[in-house]
Amino acid sequence: MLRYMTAGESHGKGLMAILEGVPAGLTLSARDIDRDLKRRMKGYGRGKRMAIECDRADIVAGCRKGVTIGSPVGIFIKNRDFKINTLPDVFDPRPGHADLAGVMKYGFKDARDVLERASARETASRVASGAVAKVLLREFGIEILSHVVSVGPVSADVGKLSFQEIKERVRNFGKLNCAEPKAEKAMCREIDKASEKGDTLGGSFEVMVSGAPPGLGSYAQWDRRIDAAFARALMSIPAVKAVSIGRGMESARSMGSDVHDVITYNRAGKCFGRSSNNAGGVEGGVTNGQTIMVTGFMKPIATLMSPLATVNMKSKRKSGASRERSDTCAVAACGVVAEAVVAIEIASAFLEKFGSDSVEEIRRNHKAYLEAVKNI
Ligand code: EPS
Repeated sequence: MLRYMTAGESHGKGLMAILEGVPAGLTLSARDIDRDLKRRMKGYGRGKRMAIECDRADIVAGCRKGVTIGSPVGIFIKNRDFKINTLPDVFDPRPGHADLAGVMKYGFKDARDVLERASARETASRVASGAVAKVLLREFGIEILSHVVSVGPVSADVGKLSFQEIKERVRNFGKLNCAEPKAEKAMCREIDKASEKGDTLGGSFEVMVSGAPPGLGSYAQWDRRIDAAFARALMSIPAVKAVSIGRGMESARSMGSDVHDVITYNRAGKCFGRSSNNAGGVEGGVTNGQTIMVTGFMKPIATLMSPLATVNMKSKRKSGASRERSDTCAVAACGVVAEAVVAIEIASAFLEKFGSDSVEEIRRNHKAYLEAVKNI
């Protein structure tokens, strides 16, 4: 079981993450985390905050001489733009953000008290947490990537590409971490058009996981189904409004004979296989050893430079929504955050199955299990 919590406000002193359940014996350095923190800040259409911050992880607990010791791992990410106590109050709640709902929930008079925590800035601490999970998973040959599938009305045609093919194509992230250069150019044009109009765009991204063994998660209880865990994890990312696994919503329009993945067997390798992977690596809430494919659908950023109408909380008169500094499009960044939250769910299920005290003990259990699966 791997649990994590985050803390920190967008313009506070910094962001924190605490991971409980990281096994002892894992070599962990800030570099492993900084790589993903940097990727989260990239992507065509990201806002001016990305030019201010230089997100770096300070591992403040859970390690000794660069190796985890089984105690909670604590990470701190300093905010350069630390000015929470001098920023103006906000009385014109933005449609699409947590502003008004948050003011109602907590009885605030000023929506700044909401947006400071509701801001997507919090996702930096999610990415830091997920980066630790990725280091653990890489020890067992499990790799995770994301790529942008659509921005606004423009979609990339990458459906049949394998994990390795996608990995090769997005190796340098590019402008939008999209695996199809022609589509990426069209997406950037859409982002330019939205920006010129003071509008924003959303889109969709796919997280792919290679090397996960069969048997993670369980059909035995609702809250152990790993596809449900992926769905909750992605839905918890700001602006994500839908999640699908494998062929997802298209499955609902298709016949069973077209959707379910025929089972094959490779005698030489003594391993089961599939003729397709419409299930996206999960059947019955359990990983089946195929590539895991989870798609997230992100609504357009809520802050518009040509603001929508709102109601001023003091005068109750119609006004324009407050204009907080923001992004035009953050789909690529959202994909990086989704990699992190999927990594945490997989690592948690992995530790539940193979033990969670030390990497060496997990290695023994994982090796024995793979042998046993070969002999079913
Ligand atoms: C973001 C940090 C925020 C926003 C943006 C993304 O920083 P600031 O408010 O200082 O500009 O730029 O937040 C949102 C898009 C949002 O809806 O909250 C980040 O670090 O990802």
